[in-house]
This record gives sequence, C-alpha cells and structure tokens, in this order.
Amino acid sequence: MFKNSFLIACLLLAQTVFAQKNAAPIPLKYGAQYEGKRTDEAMQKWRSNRFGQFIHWGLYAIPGGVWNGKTYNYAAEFLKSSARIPTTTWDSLMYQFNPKGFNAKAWAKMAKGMGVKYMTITTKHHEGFCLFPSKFTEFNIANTPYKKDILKELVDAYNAEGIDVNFYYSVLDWHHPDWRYDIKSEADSMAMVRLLKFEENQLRELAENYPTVKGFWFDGTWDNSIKKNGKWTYEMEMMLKKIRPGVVVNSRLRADDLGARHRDSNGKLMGDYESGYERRLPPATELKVTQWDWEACMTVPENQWGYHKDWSISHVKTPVELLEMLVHTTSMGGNFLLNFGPGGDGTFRKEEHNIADYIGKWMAKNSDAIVGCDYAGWDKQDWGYFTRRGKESKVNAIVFNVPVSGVLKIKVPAKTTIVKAYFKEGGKPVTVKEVAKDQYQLTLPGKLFATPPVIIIETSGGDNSKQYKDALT
Ligand code: JFZ
Repeated sequence: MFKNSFLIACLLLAQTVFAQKNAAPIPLKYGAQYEGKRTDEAMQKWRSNRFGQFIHWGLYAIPGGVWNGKTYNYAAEFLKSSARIPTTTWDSLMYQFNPKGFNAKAWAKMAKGMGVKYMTITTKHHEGFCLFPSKFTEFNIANTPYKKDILKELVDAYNAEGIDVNFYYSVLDWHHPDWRYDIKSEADSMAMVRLLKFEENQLRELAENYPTVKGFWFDGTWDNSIKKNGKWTYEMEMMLKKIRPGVVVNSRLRADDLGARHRDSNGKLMGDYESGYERRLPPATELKVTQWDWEACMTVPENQWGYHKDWSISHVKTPVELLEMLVHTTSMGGNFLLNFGPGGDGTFRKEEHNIADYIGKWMAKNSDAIVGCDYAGWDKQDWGYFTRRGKESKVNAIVFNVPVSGVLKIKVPAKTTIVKAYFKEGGKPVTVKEVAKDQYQLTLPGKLFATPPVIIIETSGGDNSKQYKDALT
C-alpha cells in the first residue's frame, strides 16, 4: 500500500514537472525582445570590455554620511532617507556643489591607468539631482556654483582615453513630487503618468545630447509603481535603441505586462544583460550564467556607493581581493563594474587610488587574459581561474592560491592535449605532466609570487567550445 502511494506520488510529480516544461508560453506584449545573447558589434564591444568603473556622484558626496555631527552607517547615498532630511533641506545642498579638486581629465587618466574599458556614471541617483543640465528640472548641475556640464566634461575626457561611457539613471526619484511607490488611486496613476513623461524627456535628452553614450544602466525600478508600468519600461528600451542604435540596456530597467522583473513571466531575460549581481558574484558552480550576458557591480567597502567619510565601519576590500573578483567574473563570462565614490571636492580617496594603481599595474601586463576573454569551458580548480579569448586553443590560467605542493592540477575537456605552458610575463616555461586521462599537473617554481601570475596553456585537439548546457534531468 505504502509502496503504491509512493509510486503514485512519483508519477504525479513527474507529470507536473513535465507539464511545467511544456506549458504554453504566456502571451506578452512587453516581455523579452529576443532569446540568447545579442551578437551585433556594439554588444560584442560591450562584452569584450569586461572591466568597468562605476561612479556614484551626487549631492550625497557633500555630507558623506554625516548629518548634524551624527554619522549614519547605512549607504551614504541614502543619507537623505536614513537621517530623515526634508527634501527642501537636502535639495539646498546643490548650492554647495562646487568640487574644487575636480579634473575630468585626471579622472579619465586614473581610469585608463586602472585598465577599465568602460565607465558608468550616475546621471541622476535616487535624490533626483542631475549631473547634466536638464531642460525639465531646475534641480541640476547648471544651477550649482559649478554651473558647467560636468557630465559632458567626463564623457569627453573618458572618450578621449578610449573608454566607453554608460549612463546610470534612477527611475525612483525622491525629489520629484509625482514619484509614487505604488499606484492606489486615480490621482497616483496621474502623478505617475507625469513622472514617467518627465523621465522619458530626460532619457531622450541624455540620448540626444551625448551622442557617444554606449549604454543605459537603470536603477530604482523595484517599486510597485514601476512593476505596474512594464509598458513604459519596454517603451524606454525601444526609444533609446531608436535614438542610439546599438545602445546596451540592463535588465534592471524592465518589467513585463504582468510585473515580472529582470526576467519576463516566461523566464526570459529582458534588456540586454542581467544586472542582478550586486555586491556578490555567482559561485563558480553556477555555470548557467555563461549562457547570457551579465554584469556584477561591486563596492569597495561593504555597502557604500556614494562617498562616505568613515570607511572604518566595514571591511574595505583590498586591491588583490577586487582583482580576484574581476578575474572570477571574466572566467564566468561576465563584466565587472567596480564602484568609486568621489568626494564633494571631486577627488578620489587614497584607498581608491591604491586600488587603481594595483589593478592597473597587473592589467598593464595581463589585460590580454581579461579584455575580450570569456568562460574557457574547463573545470574550475581551487588554485584559480581559466579564461579564453574566443575559440583560441590557448587558455589563460590565473593563479590566486598557490598550493603548498607547487602543483596545479588541471582537468581538460575530452580530446584536449596540453602542448606546453609558460608564464605570460617573461615567457619562462612551466613543467607539464600528464598524470591520467585528461588530467595534467603543472609544477610552479618554488617561489612566492608578488601578484597573481598568468600561465598560458597551449592546447591541441578538443573543440574549444565553451557552450555550457544544463544537464537534462
Ligand atoms: C541600488 C541603489 O539603491 C544603490 O544606491 C546603488 O546605486 C546600487 C548600484 O543600486 O541598490 C540596490 C539595487 C539592487 C539590489 C541591491 C541594491 N539588488 O538587486 O540586490
């Protein structure tokens, strides 16, 4: 009897799983636009960039997490909300915005020196202040003592260094009187219509006035008021792509007809890449992420995007920790967007300069193992990461944990032979030994490495296919 009911339960379970897999797709007007990865040139460039600099800069950089002598430990860009500062009081910070130490060219040089290929900057964060002169609100850079179009200065300076610029834009707006967290009445609905029209105007302004913009990074879209406006999120994606063909838009903008976010109600990714990895990376086993484009954004302290005066309240990631995150991300086919929060005076703090120097020195020698590289299709090993450029037969091994034995174990895909291995820097050969079918050992010289070494592994055979497929279970 028990045996029978168990069998029936199993059958029922199998049936539901089967039914789910074969369910007819939900018809959607505002769902995903396409399946799989975008393959056009602009998207290939976005993907090959791999390493970007995120910049959070706004009025919150002036108080830097401190209000009336009290330090608020929550994210500095949320100070208005954490310290319950009235909008008019907060907004008057704009009359103090005059970054004396700001130099767009110096910022761009520092970014170039760090090895980033793109930069994403907050044109408007939740506070509503615009770093660009906007026709649609007075609350913008032109009405500060600084007066000049700081966004244009930055776009020009970064572009001159060969760095792509993307615009972060918060849909959530604490300044605009028509922002609503939810729509519960006709009045709310009309307010949101006005708000969304205002934002459409601003987005058009950004796309038209800064012709080299390469992407839009939306944020502040998690509230019900936006989930109920999936159509608008779809229309914004379409509008931006019409004004600036090739522009890349993150999944965080999007909601579908039914309010599903990032992924539509049929499970398909909306926008051009997945932007949900925030202050965390997919674990090495989560290889399904290699099937789509994605980007992880990362803070240096635990949770500060805007400038905070006191970084002693949480762990401050070291340069090598952040470098490892960049390599980890590349090895899984993602982009790594590392955040910087310049102060109200327009300068970066010492820790940020140190990070830029350290990663920059490493990138100057090894960027070939990052930029343009992707998931290599080889099993992850505890000592580090593999990356590969396209379908090249060469694989980069980037070592972060040198084993006490000095031996790096490697398992290659079927039919692959390791021909030779050598240090990228200096070209010194590394001893290769085949120890079993598809298994090799590389022996490192018995010495300490000051920075993570890159070993180039040349192979023959195999199909170098890095397509990951979930097992059929
Ligand atoms: C948002 C902002 O609130 C924050 O100030 C910063 O700009 C950051 C990049 O984005 O914060 C988020 C957004 C999404 C998640 C977490 C924090 N998330 O998906 O887990």
